[in-house]
Formats: sequence, structure tokens, C-alpha cells
Amino acid sequence: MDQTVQNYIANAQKVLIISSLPLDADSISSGIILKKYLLQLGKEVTLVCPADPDSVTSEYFAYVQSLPYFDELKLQDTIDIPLTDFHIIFLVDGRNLTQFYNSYKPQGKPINVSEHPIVIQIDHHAVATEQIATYTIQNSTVSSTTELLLTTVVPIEFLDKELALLAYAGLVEDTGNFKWMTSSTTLALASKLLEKNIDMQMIINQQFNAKSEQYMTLLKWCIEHIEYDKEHGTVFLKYTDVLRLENNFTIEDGLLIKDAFLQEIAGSIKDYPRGALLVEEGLNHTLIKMKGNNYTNTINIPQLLSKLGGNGGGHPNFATTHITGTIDEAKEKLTNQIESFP
Ligand SMILES: [Mn+2]
Repeated sequence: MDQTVQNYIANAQKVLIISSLPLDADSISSGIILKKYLLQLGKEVTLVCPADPDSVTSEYFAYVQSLPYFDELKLQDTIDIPLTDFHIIFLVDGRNLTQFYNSYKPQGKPINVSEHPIVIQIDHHAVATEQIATYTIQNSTVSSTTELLLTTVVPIEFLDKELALLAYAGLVEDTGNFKWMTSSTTLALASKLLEKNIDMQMIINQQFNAKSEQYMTLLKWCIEHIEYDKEHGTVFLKYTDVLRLENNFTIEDGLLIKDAFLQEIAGSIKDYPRGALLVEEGLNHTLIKMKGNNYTNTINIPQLLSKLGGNGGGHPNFATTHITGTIDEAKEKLTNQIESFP
């Protein structure tokens, strides 16, 4: 357990916890578990996540809403929160400041955490290049922030059955059901959670086996539109405004296409260790979401994307960046950079 954080907690009464963007089971689980733990210690705790429900598919949002204690988390932007009202601010499951305010909206404004004397960051992403906290618990080798929290701040014994289920959801999400970033410590933790007789099949079903017909339709569309680049060991999917209009794709369809490509295609095809989704964002901007195979991909994805102007954030086999340039320029830059790796 981390004694420094325990001391900070002992001397504080009002605590703010911010769960990171993107909205996912790990950021929700780590925020809620920390909140419940601090409430039990008699603290006054506010927990927010600056996400919009429309940043994820409606199916995924219905799933996270069904997780235990979800109503303990307020979905609201952080800009209007008077930070000085709190003795401690916790930032969980995020590396950059953009993960702690609604940076998805062009009018989103960063919070000024640098004015606060005690900001504690708990995170398992790549080591941050910008300092946003006064004290950091960081470990990129653990599966999830849930695991990090339960080995440094919150004792596992504290978890009731509902919190154990929530923690399990966090582990399953960030490891793809123990397919990657899974160590003996992760499985030992999972084992302790299962001892609480949680309904783990509910989590598995919601995460992996409850796809909609529309998802399957769009997966078919993805498969028909991927470009196989054998020379660079990469499959690409371009999502342009023209294709979006031609097919009458809605925002929800766009999210489903992103999920289908990243979950079923990128990193899942023999001889193609990587997959990149390229999304046209206005005239001269492109969003890149890239995933690698944990066994065959030898290129560190955040490092690769940082050469195109990314911030180096993410996990070794998963990262996102926004770059200047058209979708075709983005693809060319990406293939050039892939060539520069040994
Ligand atoms: Mn995480």
C-alpha cells in the first residue's frame, strides 16, 4: 500500500475524483471503488467523468450504466467545478490533461489543476510527458488502473460483492478478457474477485457476446472496405465524409464501425500485425486509431504515432492521435514511419 496517499487521505475531508476519458469500465471502476472506499473512511467525495454518453455506442453506454453503483458517478464536464473547495483531487486512469475535461468538444476547456496543492494521479498508461499531478502512482506494466488502485490504495478486502463485480469489469475491459497485459498478479486479483461469487458471465456476455445486428452489418462493411498492405504488415480502413454520406451513416454507426474494426479486425489477421483506422475530420485533419497484435507486432504504437504528431500516450499496442493532413497524407506518413522501424 502507498503510505504517502494514505497520509494525504488521513488529512483530508473533501475529495474530488475525476475518472478519465474515454468512458470505459476501468475508468468507471477505479473511480467508483476509490469513492466508496473514501466514503467508508468518512470523507465527503464527489466523483465525475467529463464524458458525453454519445462518445460511446448506445449499447456500450447501456452496459456501463448497468454496472454496480454507476449512479455514484456524475457525467459532467469539469470546467465549472471549484477545485479549491476540495482538499485532494484524484485523477484516475488517465495520462494527459485532455483526459480530464471534455476535450472531445471543440469548446471544451481544460481545468487548472496546476493551481491545486494536492493532485494525485493513479494511472497505468505510458509514462506522462506533461506533469499534471503533485503526486503520481504510475505503472505501465499493470493491466488496469483498477489493479493499480487495489494494490496501492484500496485493500481488496474492502470490496463487497458489487464492487468486486465492478473491479472484474475493469480488468476484463482493459485486458480483453485476459488476452493481454495480464500478469500473475492480475490473475491472482481476478481469483480473489471470483471468490466473492460475482456473476462474471454477465460481464463477459455484455462485453463480448451481445452484438447488435447493426454491428454485424457494419462489420461486414468494414471487411469489404479494408485495404491490405502486406508490405507494411498493416490493414487500413479509411472512413471519409464521402463514404459516410454515401452510406447515410449516423454518428452511432461511426462508433460501431470504430469498435468493429478495432475489436474484430486490427491485429487479428495473420501476416498483418497492425490495423489502423483513419477518420477524416474536416478538411485537413485526420484521426488515427491503431491497434497491434500483442504477439506479432514489434512496433510500439504510441511511439509510432508520436512521430506523426501524437503525444505518445496509450498502451504499447493501442493508441490514438489527431494529425494535420488529409486522410491520404496520413496514410502515407504512417507507412513511411512504419518503414523507419527495424
Ligand atoms: Mn485503463
